[in-house]
Amino acid sequence: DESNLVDIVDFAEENHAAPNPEYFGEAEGRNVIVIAMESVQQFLIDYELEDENGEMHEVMPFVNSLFHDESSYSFDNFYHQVGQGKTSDAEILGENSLYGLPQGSAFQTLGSTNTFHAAPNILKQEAGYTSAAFHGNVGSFWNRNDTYQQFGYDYFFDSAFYDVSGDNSMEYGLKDKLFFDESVQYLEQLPQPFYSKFITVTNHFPYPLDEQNAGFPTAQTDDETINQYFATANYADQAIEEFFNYLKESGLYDNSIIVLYGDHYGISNMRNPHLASLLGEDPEEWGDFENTQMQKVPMIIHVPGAENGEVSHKVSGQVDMLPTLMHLLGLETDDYLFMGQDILSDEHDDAIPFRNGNVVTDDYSFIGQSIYDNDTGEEIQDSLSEEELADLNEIKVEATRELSLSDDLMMMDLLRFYTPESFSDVERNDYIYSDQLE
Ligand code: GP9
Ligand code: MN
Repeated sequence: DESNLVDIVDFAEENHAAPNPEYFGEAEGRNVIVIAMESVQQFLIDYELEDENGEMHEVMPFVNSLFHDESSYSFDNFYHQVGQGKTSDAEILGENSLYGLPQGSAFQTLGSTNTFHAAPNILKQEAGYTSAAFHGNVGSFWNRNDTYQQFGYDYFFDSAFYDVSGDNSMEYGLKDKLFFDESVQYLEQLPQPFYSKFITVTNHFPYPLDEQNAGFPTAQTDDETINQYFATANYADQAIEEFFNYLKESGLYDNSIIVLYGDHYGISNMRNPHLASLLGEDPEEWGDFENTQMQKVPMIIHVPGAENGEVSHKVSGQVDMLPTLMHLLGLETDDYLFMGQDILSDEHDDAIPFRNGNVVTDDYSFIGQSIYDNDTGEEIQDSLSEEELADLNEIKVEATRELSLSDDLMMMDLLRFYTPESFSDVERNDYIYSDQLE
C-alpha cells in the first residue's frame, strides 16, 4: 500500500543527480523525436564488414556520422537493461525511468491498468507538448494500445495507418524506409512542440534478406543469423538517413532534438562465439565477461546547432534516458520517482544494473557470483581479501536495490498514490486510437 512508497521516495531523492548547467535547457521548447533502433548493438558503431574479396563495408555510415557529430551527445558505454519484454521494456525504461519486470512483459501484465508518469504525459503537463507514437505493426503487439493510453500518448499511428500489404511488410511490420516515408504525412500535422517516438522493425531477428537490402554483403561465419544481421542493420541505417533528409527539408530538423537508441541485443549470447572472429576476438576465450560487454547499445542525443557534443564513456543505461532528456529540455526532474539519472550530470553514478541482477561499473563487472576487472577481463573475486570483497559486494547490492524498488512501484501500482507537484490534473483514459474505434 501507500506506506511502501516511503522507501522509493527516499531513494529518488538521494539518487537525484543535479542538472549540469552546461547542458540544462540546451533544447528547451524543441520538438522531441525518439528513434528506437531495433536490435542495434554498440559494436556496429564504426564497424566495417569485410567481404569475400577483402573489401571493407561500413555497416551504419549515417548513424556513425551522427554518433561523432559535434551536435551529438553520444555514449559508448551505454547498456540496454531489458528483460523478457524486450522492445517494450526499453520503452518503459526510456519513457518512465523505471524497469520492466523480472518475468514477462510489464506492458502486458500492468500496461492496461497501472498509473504511469511517462514522457508523453510529463511533457504535456510541464510544457504543453502533443505526443505521438509511430510503429508499423499492429497496435495490440506488446499491448501497446492500452499501455500508450496510460502513458498519455495523444496519438498512436500503428499499422492501421500505413499500407502494410504484400511486400511492404515483414514479420514484425512495415519495412523501415516505407515506415518513415509514410509517417511524415502524420508528423507534419502535429501541433508543435511535439514528443514523438518511432519504433523501427526491419533489423529484427532473424534479419531476413530481400531485394531491399540485397546490396550489402553478408558475413562469412557458420551462423546464418549473424551473417545477415549486418545487411538489415545497413538497411535500417539508410532508412534513418532518409528520415533525417526529410526532417531537414521540412524545416523540422533545426527545431528538434533527436534521440536514437538501440533497444536491446540482436545477437544472443549463445551465438556470440561465432561473432568473435569478426570482432578480432578468440572464440575459445569468449565467456561471460565478453557476453556482458556485448550488451552495450548505441545512444545518441542529437541537438542540431549544438557545438559541444562529444562521445561520453560514462557507464550508463536506458533507465537514464528520460532524466537526461528532460534536463536538456530545461525541465527539472526532482518531482518524479525516477530510478535513473541524467548522464550529463557530474553526479551521475556509474553502477548500472541489468534486469537479471548483473551489474557493470566503470571498473568492475558483477556477473552471477563472479567479479571481473574490466581492464583485464579476468575474474578477481578469489584474489580479494574478505574486506575488499565485502566492499565490492556492497556496490552490487546498492545497484540492484533500484530493481526491487522499481518492482515494488510497478507491481503495487504505487504511482497512483503519488502526484508530482508539477502535475496539475492527471488525465487518464482520455485517448482513443483508431482500431479501438472500430
Ligand atoms: C514488434 C516489435 C518487436 O512490434 O516492437 O519487438 P521485440 O520482439 O524486439 O520485443
Ligand atoms: Mn526489439
